[in-house]
Amino acid sequence: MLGVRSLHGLWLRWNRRASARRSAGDWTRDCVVIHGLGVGIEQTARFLSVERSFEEFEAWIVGLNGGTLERERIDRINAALSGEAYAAQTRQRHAEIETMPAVLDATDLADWQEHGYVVLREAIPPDACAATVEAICRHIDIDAGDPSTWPARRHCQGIMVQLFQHAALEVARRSSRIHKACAQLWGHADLIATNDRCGFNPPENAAFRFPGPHLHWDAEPTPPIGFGVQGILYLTDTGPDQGAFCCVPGFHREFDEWLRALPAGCNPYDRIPHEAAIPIPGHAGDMVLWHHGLPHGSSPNRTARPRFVQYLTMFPARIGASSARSAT
Ligand SMILES: O=C(O)CCC(=O)C(=O)O
Repeated sequence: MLGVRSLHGLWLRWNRRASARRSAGDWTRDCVVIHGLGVGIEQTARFLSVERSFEEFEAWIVGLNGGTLERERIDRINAALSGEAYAAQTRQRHAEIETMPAVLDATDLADWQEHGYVVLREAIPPDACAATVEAICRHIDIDAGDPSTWPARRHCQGIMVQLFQHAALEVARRSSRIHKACAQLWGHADLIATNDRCGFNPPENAAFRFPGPHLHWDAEPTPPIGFGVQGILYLTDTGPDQGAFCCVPGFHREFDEWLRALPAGCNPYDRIPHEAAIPIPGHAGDMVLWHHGLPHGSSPNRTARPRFVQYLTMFPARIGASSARSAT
């Protein structure tokens, strides 16, 4: 037994046990446990979509962590969920991030307030971008420089690459610069990095049409929308027509009112203002962080170069801190 608080309950609920009931806090707790253990939400859902014993589940988690799970990870999750004090190593990390100089300046923060997104420049260095692109290419079995290899790519769901664990992905997940940016937006450094996947958005052609994701929300579109931060890290230079991330700037400020004004029974998705969406280009290593109230999605790649990305954000570890809001 790993001794991870709430893991058994998660397994019961996700393994489709009829006896397992969901409570309002379950989702937040599950996110802390899953990402805290270094696994992805989507891959966990897939693993538990068939009957698995709890022992198999724990062994799978350990396997994904290279055969050993750091004690610090488990202690951190347990302290976050119980409200007990963190171990010294975790407290020291938080202090380092709190005291490091700001990475988002006053203009960035004003942009965040007004537009609901900000671009963190040079979030990770060029060699880390190149290593991650290399890891993606190996995983999907393509040559980034040879378009003839792109159609046969493996381990993809649309433009999503099902790569969740790799040493190269850890650079961004453990980056102080990214952590600091997220801490500035959330107002504190007690954040957990998501173990999200990667993306490969190849140029459109006769055989490939952009499959989405089109404009959507990952948060439930019901008021109050609350506060949440999402992120995407460009691993190669990405022009506005190169399958760039798109969003409707400023929508987070009017979202609740907009939702309340919709006619009864109207699906918010039918009213997304597509014409107001803009692409957000960036250089390799730049990271777009956006408020979860913005309609957002990717876009068709109309160039000759594919887009490579890593999806990543950070969210509060302590239950109840999720509604914290600060960008000042
Ligand atoms: O890949 C993109 O540009 C969009 C990503 C997205 O829609 C999401 O992370 O929810």
